Amino acid sequence: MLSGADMVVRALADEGVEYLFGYPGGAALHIYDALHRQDRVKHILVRHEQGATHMADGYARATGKTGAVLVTSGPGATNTITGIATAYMDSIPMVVLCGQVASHLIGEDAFQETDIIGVTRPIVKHSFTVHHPSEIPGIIRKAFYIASSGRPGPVVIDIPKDMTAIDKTFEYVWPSSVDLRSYQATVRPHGGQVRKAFSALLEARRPVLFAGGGVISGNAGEALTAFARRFDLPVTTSLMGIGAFPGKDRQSLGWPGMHGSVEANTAMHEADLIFCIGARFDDRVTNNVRKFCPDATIVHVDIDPSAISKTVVADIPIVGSASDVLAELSRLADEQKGRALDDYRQALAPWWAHIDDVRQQSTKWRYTPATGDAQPKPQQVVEAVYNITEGKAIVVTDVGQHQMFAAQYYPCERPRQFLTSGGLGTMGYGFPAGIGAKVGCPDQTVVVFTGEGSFQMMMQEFGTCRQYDIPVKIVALNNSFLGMVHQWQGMFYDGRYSESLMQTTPDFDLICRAYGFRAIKVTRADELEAALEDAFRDPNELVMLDIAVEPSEQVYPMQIPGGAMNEMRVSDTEVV
Ligand SMILES: Cc1ncc(C[n+]2csc(CCOP(=O)(O)OP(=O)(O)O)c2C)c(N)n1
Repeated sequence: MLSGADMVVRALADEGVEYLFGYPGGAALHIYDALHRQDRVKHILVRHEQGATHMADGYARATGKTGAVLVTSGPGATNTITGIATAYMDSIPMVVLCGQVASHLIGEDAFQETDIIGVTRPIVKHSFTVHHPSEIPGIIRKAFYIASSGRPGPVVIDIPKDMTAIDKTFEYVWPSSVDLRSYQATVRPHGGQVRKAFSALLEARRPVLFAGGGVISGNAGEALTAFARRFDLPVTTSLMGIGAFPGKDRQSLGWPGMHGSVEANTAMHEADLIFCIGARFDDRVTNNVRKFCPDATIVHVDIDPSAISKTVVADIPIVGSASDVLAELSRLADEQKGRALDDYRQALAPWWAHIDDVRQQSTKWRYTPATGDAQPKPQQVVEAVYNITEGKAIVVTDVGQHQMFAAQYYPCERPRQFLTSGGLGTMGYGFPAGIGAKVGCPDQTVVVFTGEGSFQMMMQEFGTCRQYDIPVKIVALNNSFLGMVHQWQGMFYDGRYSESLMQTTPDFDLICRAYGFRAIKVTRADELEAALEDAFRDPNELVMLDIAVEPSEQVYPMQIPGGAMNEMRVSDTEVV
């Protein structure tokens, strides 16, 4: 017999939850008391509830497990909104347990009461309210199942305080299976549709394989890579799909879209087949949907039927998981005689010759590294971090120009290596998500690329790093303004830089020292290498690199708004 509070904690442990990221308060105190009585679930006390959700998110993205959060009612719960929305937009599995005022007070505007179920409804995959303590194990089991199955996403559980009262106990029953009448997590892909897609692929002479976050969440990176290699397909990955295919491979064209590579955008625009697996044709990818890939047959594989034909109409829709569909495709490929595959690869030779030509052409728009006492270029910093970490770090970003530079200049080789807020574009995401990733993967180097604007949104989480000894490496590309906003104002508002200059930025060195950490300042290109060596020498030390980067550097390529995929500004003066 257990109290509701003990059931919450026991059920989390039975679910295999290792870490809860959270912050206590009145309505959650019974649960916090129960946490104190056990040692199976470890709790990380954050400094802001938004940080807890981003940590759980980073933990989930880096490990593939579901992130778990515990907060109190009212302001505790509302502080999680941005993190829940971030996870929702990027399909990240997360369960957020929120305390609530006692049942008899609900609807009375009681102290710290918020209808968190109502507030979060548009940004969760599902939500639950606990109506009786004995429901708790079943609800927790279902919540984790829903969060992590099918298209993953966040689930909220609202727990009125009387449900966790410690003086009333009930039988604890951990359900052996999950029974959800109206929820079907996976659908077997339709064999006929997969064959149709396969034939379209065999007929294509200018194909592009386009992989998204669904390949990563579905653990299908290896299958995708093997398939792409067999057919010698050019591969693009969405921002969320970075790492689904090795970024430095000859077949990788990088990522398409607003700041995507010239070769990815050009190849997709000119393709006769876009074979999309687990991406949702976000508007940051397609640019103007009416001009999107005019000659291409669109194959769209997605686990979520509602994602198919939402923006780009699919010629061959396939509902199914990336791994199931890839397994079926490779079975069909096995049936081809070796000769047929050789012929196919041969037939793609002119397409590859063209792509390689575009790739070669685009090198002329590469940045030139700064030298001597000039401020380092942001791209150069990212490349230097790539070199010192031998391309192996888990890379986490905030949002802005630095995010795009990190995605462009730190090619990732494996799934779950590149963590970024793609869908919501949440400034403040990077540092706490990096902390969560480090908690989940303590043996890996975690590098957070941030801007001085983004970092100030969540820098209080230094406290969490201090308390639990979480040594992430922070690389701030400090340009003293809200760079991405500044870039848009320069391009589209005739240089009227309304409120995008950060006229005061704190001395990060002093802030770091206040928390017992070290910051290293870099202002000259010739200091960069030694500073990086110093920062990365001890893997167990949190170090912040505050790098004053060349502020005039813009993110290119940049698609022309309203244009086709291949209409891009490639430098301050050139448009292709
Ligand atoms: C929470 C939030 N507020 C506002 C924005 C809009 N926004 C996008 S990028 C950006 C500037 C980011 O500045 P900084 O973190 O310094 O990075 P930089 O672009 O300079 O690399 C802003 C304000 C956002 N994405 N998220």
